[in-house]
Amino acid sequence: MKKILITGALGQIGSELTGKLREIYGRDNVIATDIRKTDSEAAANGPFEILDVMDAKSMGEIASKYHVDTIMHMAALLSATAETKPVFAWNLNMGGLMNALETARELNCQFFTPSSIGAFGPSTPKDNTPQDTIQRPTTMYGVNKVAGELLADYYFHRFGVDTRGVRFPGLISYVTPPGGGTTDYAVEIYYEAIKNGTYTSYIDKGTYMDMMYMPDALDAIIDLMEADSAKLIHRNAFNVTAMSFDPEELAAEIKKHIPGFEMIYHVDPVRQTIADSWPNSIDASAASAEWGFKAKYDMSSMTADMLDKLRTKLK
Ligand code: AKB
Repeated sequence: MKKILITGALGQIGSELTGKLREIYGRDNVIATDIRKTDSEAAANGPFEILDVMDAKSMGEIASKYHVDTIMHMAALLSATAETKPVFAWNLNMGGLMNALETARELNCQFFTPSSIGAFGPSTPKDNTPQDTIQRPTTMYGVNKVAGELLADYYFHRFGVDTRGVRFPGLISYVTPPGGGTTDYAVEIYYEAIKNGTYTSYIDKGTYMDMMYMPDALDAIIDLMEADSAKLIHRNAFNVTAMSFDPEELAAEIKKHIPGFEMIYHVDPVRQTIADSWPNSIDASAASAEWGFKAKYDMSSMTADMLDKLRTKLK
């Protein structure tokens, strides 16, 4: 990775990934792109271009202009939004991915795009979900993610594009809030705990999902991209996780820092149905064996850091 193009660079992952990659590979070697410009750091502190990922021609022109050798395709609609706009989700998630893969093929780039725990469905084994298992998701997002994993495999086998990817769990961060995901409650809860001392959860107690703190997610992307290609067997869809909890356990952890914190439940049937179709916990042993994946944060160290950083941010 010497010159990297990121799509969706102002989104939840992209905004922090851009900063971290600029620290490592140099400010001018990371080209941030997104459909709109904001005054965020990722847009201000280095090269930035407006790019709609559905526009294949512009994507190719920007990638050629900067002579990129790596594409990190992060632009996508998340699970809950995709369920409300399934046709648009298909067009954006699959069309954007296809354009990014084609650009990578034409310019001989290394390629990363994230899959998700959403690539699993109700018939997948729910606990310690294996790396290789049944994938029959019942959401548009899940259908997109499985198709995306297969498409990235196809570009590797058919055209030799060095495609790589992970199945991310819910990602928790104090920098850029997620939007339209099912796991977003596990971010919102921290903001509301600090601001109001209470949170109304749209996910029911007893619903376990995998989660990861953003610093571990960024390390996972970079470590996988830097890994020896010859050692990668599951190159486009590594299960990765750091922890699994339900809303009650997260609330109890927050109470250790904010004793008066109160959790209320008002379940959203759409997002609850999506969560119920996903695993309780996934097995990340293939990622550990093939490229040394290991998360540093658990629920307790993440919660301490989140609350500390958010208290400063929200002052
Ligand atoms: C979502 O909830 O849609 C995402 C994901 C787990 O892929 N955070």
